[in-house]
Amino acid sequence: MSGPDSVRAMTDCLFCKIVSGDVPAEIVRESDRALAFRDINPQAPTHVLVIPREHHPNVGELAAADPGLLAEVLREANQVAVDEGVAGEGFRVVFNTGPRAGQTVFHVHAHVIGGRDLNWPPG
Ligand code: IU
Repeated sequence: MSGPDSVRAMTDCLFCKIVSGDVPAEIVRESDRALAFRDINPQAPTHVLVIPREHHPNVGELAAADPGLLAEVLREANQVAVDEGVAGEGFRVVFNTGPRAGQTVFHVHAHVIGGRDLNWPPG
């Protein structure tokens, strides 16, 4: 996202403020273009959010705008699972997309969830 929308996003968006350091977060991984930090309301022993530093509202818009950046988010998500020791036993990567799926923060984020048995289908 560029131009006036990106300026609005950076001033209004909580995750943009985590990227800029204005809002604190427990960061577990950083790359040039992505950031991983612990969810403040964890739903499992491992619950980490991976975001692109650049503001994109959801995974569909990120995929359309910059597929390479989406690939980086997924690589980082996998590395988080490795670092947390849950890659072998199994984990889940979830992009809630849109209000009906429970998306509450409109800066795309991958939930990396693991460390317990995960039910299917999800609620
Ligand atoms: P959702 O997919 O948009 O519902 O996920 C947003 C997540 O962001 C949710 O799990 C919150 O607990 C989490 N979160 C956070 O980690 N730090 C915050 O300051 C806020 C939300 I607000």
